[in-house]
Amino acid sequence: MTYGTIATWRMAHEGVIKAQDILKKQGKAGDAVETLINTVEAYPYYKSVGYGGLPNEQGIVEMDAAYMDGDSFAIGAVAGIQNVKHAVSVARSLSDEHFNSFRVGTGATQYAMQNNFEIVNMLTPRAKKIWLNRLAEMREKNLNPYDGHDTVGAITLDKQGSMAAATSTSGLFMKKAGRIGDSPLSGSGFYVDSEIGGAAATGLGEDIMKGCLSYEIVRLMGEGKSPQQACDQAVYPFIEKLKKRYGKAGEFSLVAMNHNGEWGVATNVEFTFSVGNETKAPRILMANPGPDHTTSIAPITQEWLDAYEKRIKTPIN
Ligand code: SD4
Repeated sequence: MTYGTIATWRMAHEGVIKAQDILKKQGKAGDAVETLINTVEAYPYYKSVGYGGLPNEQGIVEMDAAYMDGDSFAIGAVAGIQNVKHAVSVARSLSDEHFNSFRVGTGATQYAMQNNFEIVNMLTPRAKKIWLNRLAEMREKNLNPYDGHDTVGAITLDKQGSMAAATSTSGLFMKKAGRIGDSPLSGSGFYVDSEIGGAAATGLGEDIMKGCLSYEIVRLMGEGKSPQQACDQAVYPFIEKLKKRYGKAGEFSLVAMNHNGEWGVATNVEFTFSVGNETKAPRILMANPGPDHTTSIAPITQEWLDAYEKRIKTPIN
């Protein structure tokens, strides 16, 4: 049996390397995906996931996360959880419950506290400065507050043929209190069936939910489409439909992997992701929408990586 991992954005890469390491040594898909997401959650320079994530409009970091087991379809999810270092681990723990497996707000936070998950103040001084600057900027320039979207979403496949999916995000920067995106919602932010494959999303949750895009990709793979065909066929026609019938479509990007370790992506913006399987070591690639409902994919340049590193660590005044 083969193995593989795919995850959204450049930020997932170090986690993808760890996940692949676990899978190579016969580890489980669930452990690999949790380790991957935990790695991103713990890194303070990623502004949209976990520790260092940007807060909502009121200055409170509210996080959404989910975990799905592709063998049993068990799902656990949290939304609007606060002060918890690893929201995805709370979600995974909830996936063991038949009832009460999706918890929001104080109920989610209390569950985490009662079950000894690490509790920390998630608002770093850096994220607070970015929030304060943004508040001032919005007042001065009358800007659209919703900016910056980078959920980590990942799919893993282990040598036993099991698959798992998980997501974690602090959601849209400057979201209203209590706003929940697609990331903890089954079928929208993620979906996985070990006999077929899995998919995960990043982007404007309000629009991703309108198409249940992760489920749609898995459904198309189940009909025999390759992951790339499934991504292209689920995402691009839906964007057109949304523009026509809703009048607009936000930015979104999806990744998918099937149970053979083959993968695909689709996006309507410049989108980086990390992927590895048995035959190819993890690497960062860049996707862009191509002509006629296709996706063009190219290796990332060192120049892009250097600029990214510089950007995420730029001092904030
Ligand atoms: C949300 N999908 O809360 C998340 C935000 C995000 O990439 O992906 N960003 O709507």
